[in-house]
Amino acid sequence: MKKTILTVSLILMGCMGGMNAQISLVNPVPQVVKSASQELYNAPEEWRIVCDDARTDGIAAAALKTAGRTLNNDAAFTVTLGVRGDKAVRKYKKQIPQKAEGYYMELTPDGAVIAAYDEQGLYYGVQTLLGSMAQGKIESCTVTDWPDVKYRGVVEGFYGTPWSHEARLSQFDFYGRNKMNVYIYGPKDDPYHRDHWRTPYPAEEGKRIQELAEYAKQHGVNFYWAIHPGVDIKWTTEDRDALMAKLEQVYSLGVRSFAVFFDDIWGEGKRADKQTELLNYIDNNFIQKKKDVAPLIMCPTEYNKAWANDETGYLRTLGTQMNKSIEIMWTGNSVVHCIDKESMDWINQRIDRKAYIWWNFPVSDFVRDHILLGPAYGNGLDIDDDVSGFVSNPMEHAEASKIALYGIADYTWNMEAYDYKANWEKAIVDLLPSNPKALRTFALYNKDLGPNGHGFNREEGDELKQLAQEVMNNDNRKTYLFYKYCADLKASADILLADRTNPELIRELRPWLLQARNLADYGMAVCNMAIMRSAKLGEYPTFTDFYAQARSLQEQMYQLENSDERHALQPGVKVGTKVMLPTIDKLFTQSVELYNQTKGTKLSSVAGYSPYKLTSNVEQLALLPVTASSNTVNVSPALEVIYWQADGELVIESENEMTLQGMEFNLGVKDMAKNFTLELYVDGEWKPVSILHYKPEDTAIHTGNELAGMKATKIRLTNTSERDLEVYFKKFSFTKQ
Ligand code: LOG
Repeated sequence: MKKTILTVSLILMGCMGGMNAQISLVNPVPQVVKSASQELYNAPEEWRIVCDDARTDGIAAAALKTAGRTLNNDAAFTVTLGVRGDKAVRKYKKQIPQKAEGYYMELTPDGAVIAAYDEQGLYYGVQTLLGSMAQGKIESCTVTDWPDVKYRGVVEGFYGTPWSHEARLSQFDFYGRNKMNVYIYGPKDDPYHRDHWRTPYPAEEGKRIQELAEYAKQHGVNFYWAIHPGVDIKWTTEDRDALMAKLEQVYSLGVRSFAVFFDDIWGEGKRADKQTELLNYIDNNFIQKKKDVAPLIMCPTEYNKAWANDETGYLRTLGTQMNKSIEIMWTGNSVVHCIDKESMDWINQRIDRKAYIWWNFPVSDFVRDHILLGPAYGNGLDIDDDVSGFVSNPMEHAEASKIALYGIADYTWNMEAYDYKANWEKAIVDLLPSNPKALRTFALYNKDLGPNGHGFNREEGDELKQLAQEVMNNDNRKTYLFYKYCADLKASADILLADRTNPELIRELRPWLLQARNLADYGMAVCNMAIMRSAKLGEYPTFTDFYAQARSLQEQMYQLENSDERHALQPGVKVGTKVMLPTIDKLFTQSVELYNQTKGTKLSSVAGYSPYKLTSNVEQLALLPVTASSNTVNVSPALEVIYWQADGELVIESENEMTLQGMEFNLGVKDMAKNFTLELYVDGEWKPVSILHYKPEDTAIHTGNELAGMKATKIRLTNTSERDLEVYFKKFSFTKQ
């Protein structure tokens, strides 16, 4: 009886898909998997390919030929490839899923058959075959598979250093393997994309675009090139022709897919009627005329619900007047937000088509002090029918972004079955097979974004939460357990720093690896303090030795945050900010206070604490973090357009009186100083301080000389123009004496 139950459950497991030993190596998780048995065979050393002539030069056959196995026409192992209608797979006609990019694969110890709906599906079947053999084994099974979302992939759409050419090539390999079919080229800081959109690519840069488009194609990836003209476009024939000429140039480089972005702009460029007119013109006179170009994609100015204005009807204008074949991008309820069914209904109604999701994760251009190595989760598992496409905006750290992108690939392919935790574990192994354990441990402390202007948070440190409380109870066993977590983090960071298998990844992670070592050392020193607090005096090392060590590490962490290791555009290198660091800080403070009480000493118990508080009734500024480094206090910049209403104010309050030295802020717009009033709170009264631009073309705003030496507890900047203003928030910092 027992045996029968076991057999039944094995069969069940086999049919569930994703449970099979070798197929479970494949990402994304295939839709339907049936295993013939649990037995494993060695994967073949050599194989022969059988297919119709029409397939020999396709991307599927090419992927097989370059998969590191010998092609030999006498090999016993046969791989049969074909799409609907091909002679080679005629027998399998019925098994082919009737879905674009779908395929059927049958695998036995003697060979594999891949019969697909189209060439792209065939390529994906090959990826499944190769993925399942990644550990040198095969199992007999059949796979029937197709994608849930039509367009899946990445929009390189962040601010900051664009990805390097090599990084992009490596991404296309990765997208091909993980069945993502879209890459949209739109790095904000490529001048030919945005600031100098009218200027044609010089030969050198043009060649790189050409190479990228070609390489993407070989990996089943549609390379979209995006243009961002809204910053200074005039709605004239001249500018329209300039834009068309640029598209023509990029077309001549081999690109066959295009996008036009209007995000983060203001003024004339954001008019819905004019954008619509232009896009319809491009669609009618370029996209449709060419015949071999993919449907146009556009990113609207009101690209999220928080910014959408139903009264002016921007989105409705696009929805009713823009050609229906044009895709409209959407980031959700706010700039950085997870997507659910309800929010899809909201937008789809307005634009009269299915929105194309631009998901702002794992992008970190607004939290450059963090690196985001956590899983991709939080989006509805039931929205596959409501979106036309789903692309993720990644970090400027291309390799490190692959952890989250591995999840996006899985989520968009097989949405209902998406298990983000299981996917994350696989992603880590895939990215660094030489040291997955170390990378996993390190990644555990680099998931959340910390406080940020978008109020977007991620889970981090859940596995530590319980212990984080217990460790405050002066139980040495718990303290020791916590110590071990720190030691584990330290070991992981050390191991990764010496890893040579993925140098690009380690280069990207380096600032955070160094900070993780400091954090772990700090944690261990503080655990030692907690343990030695009740030890007899005279033992070596003593409480005060560890106290001095902990202080030194606090200092070292701070030094690193402001060293050359930090991002050029934002100070800070933060690790473990959700649970690990706050726990260590708390334990530090508690241990010092208890020690002071019993010993009558006056050691400072303040740890990692910022005495500055920001308040603002300008909604987009209210959550921006304030960081202090020696004498400089800095509010993190925001990237998008800020709607600063009349009388809206920003206040920075310090716990202690400050003697000011200088101040600079930048609202990204010329001649803005006259619209604002800066005041310092001195002796219970607000005192105005003059502000000016040094040069008329300069957007930086400086303070008058009277500021130096003033003593104040608060600083206030108010829009006193009596008008609602649209500005950027590029810089806001002041120095103390
Ligand atoms: C930008 C994007 C940026 C992201 C996150 C869109 C459509 N545009 O606030 O370039 O990487 O948010 O900072 C954006 O998301 N603006």
